[in-house]
Amino acid sequence: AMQLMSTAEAQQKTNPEDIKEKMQWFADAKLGIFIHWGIYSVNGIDESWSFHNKKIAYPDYMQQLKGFTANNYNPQAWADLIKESGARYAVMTTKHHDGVALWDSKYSKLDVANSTPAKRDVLTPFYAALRRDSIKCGAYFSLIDWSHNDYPQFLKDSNRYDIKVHPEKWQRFLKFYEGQMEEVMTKFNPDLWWFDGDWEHSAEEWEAPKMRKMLTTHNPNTIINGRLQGYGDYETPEQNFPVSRPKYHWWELCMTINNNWGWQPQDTNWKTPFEIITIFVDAVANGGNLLLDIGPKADGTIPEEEVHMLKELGAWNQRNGEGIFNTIGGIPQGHFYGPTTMSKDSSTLYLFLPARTSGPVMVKGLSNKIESITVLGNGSQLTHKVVGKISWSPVPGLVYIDVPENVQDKYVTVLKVKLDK
Ligand code: FHN
Repeated sequence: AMQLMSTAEAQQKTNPEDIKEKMQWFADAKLGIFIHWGIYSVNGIDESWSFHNKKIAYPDYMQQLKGFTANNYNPQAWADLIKESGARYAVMTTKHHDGVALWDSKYSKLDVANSTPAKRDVLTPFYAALRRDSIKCGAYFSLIDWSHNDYPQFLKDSNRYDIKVHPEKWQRFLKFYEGQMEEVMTKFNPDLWWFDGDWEHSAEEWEAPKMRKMLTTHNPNTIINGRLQGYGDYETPEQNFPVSRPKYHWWELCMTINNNWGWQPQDTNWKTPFEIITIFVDAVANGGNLLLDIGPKADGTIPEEEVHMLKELGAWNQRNGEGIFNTIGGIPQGHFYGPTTMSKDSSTLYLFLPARTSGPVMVKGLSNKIESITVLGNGSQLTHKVVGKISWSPVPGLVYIDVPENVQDKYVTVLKVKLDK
């Protein structure tokens, strides 16, 4: 029998009307680059989960600190590559569930500045480079800290405890976690906070409203993802494309290029540029963004497959970005068998062809007259005909657009349909 899966429901606790203005850049951004960089890239194993799932002993996992050199780390080259991809924001792991901070933290020695041969805060130069390239700065911050002595799910040994029995321990952890969050806030003033790991505790236990208040008081324009037990501004479905539009007003699909967030050399299951671009346009057509992940190696080298992907994406955006950036989600699916977007004034419709076509493509139920149809990237003018239009009836008829094979994009072709007012 057919088995269909749709998306989990999430409820936004913030009022879209109150945050509309600060969300504008995010709504227009469409593409962000996610970066999972940490000591897990030394052995090329699962970020944090490898010791959590007992695939490696905790002390052995932490041995990786010794191999985190950042020898070839070139933050400006990272930022420039991100810029080249067409992305408007980047989200960097400031601290994953393993508790290893990528900045120089006064609250813990477990950071790359004090405990690795890199011997420096690697975030400051990266955020500076992003800002030079006018890319918005996002900070991934794990609420969970599986290395901290006062964290209840502490995994170095079986030191688990019940918060209700030992509230003083939880209070100590909260002080630490809020302190580190404040450090990231004052050092980098993120344009966007990307929390993760909220599932281990309730909004009350995380003091989610208080944290939100602290961050938005410091920077009223900062954007917070929904993984703060709902006290955020937008939703972040992960890996699987949501079948229907998520419930939050704003959303972003986060996705890996192979199957892993961090660098793992055995994972060669790379998605193709065609696959990534079709996912990207599908997200944008449904009013969302794509946050595409890369996992640099421990020395700071970005794997060549990821470099290639970002460059191909960038070249495609150069040709077709007009149909992506500063647009809004398109018309309901039933009108056209591919994704669509619209200019904000709805005078132009962009049709995306998710596959090469040898025949004309059809649009249903379009009452406007068409002024012109051009192919983005090469400017070819296309002809169309309307069939089934009866002069005395308001029913619009079917529009057939001729798309010769030689004008089609190597990945996804975008047709710009100008409508008369
Ligand atoms: O547990 C993490 C995982 O390691 C990775 O960081 C992803 C990225 O969205 N988030 C968590 C799972 O939701």
